[in-house]
Amino acid sequence: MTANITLIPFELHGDDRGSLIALENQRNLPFDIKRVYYIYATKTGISRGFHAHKNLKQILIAVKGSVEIHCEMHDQKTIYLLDTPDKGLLIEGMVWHTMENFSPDCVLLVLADDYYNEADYIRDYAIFKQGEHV
Ligand code: T46
Repeated sequence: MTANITLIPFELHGDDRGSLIALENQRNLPFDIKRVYYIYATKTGISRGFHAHKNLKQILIAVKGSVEIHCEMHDQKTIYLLDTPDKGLLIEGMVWHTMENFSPDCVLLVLADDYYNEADYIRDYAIFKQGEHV
């Protein structure tokens, strides 16, 4: 099964009015977006995620505030800090991930290459670890 993580910098179109970022299918995004969702008003001390996906590709962007994305694949654990809207974290497939230390104002935007499908989730860590070695 595929597992990959890439931090993608986005081109900033800034001028004296402020900033603008454009995201386009198959141009600066590596897939066609089928679904967009966002996570916000996360309560203090709450962590989310605790799953991997079998096939889904997603890009996580902190469009406001900050959040840590804790990722694990192939026994390697990495923490990515998303704290500006000019970068996105591409998570492909079998990456166990949690979102932690949300700032109170955080709006985490997620672009996904497929529709919501609970069957694509692995929510049991032991099953994730087994699946990594198949
Ligand atoms: C992920 C991380 C980054 C839907 O009905 N449709 C959707 O598109 C999504 C994403 C969720 N839901 C429902 C399923 C649950 O009843 O919303 C509820 C909360 O979902 P969940 O507990 O999976 O949320 P998180 O924050 O733990 O994980 C989410 C995504 O589900 C997941 O794919 O990678 O954000």
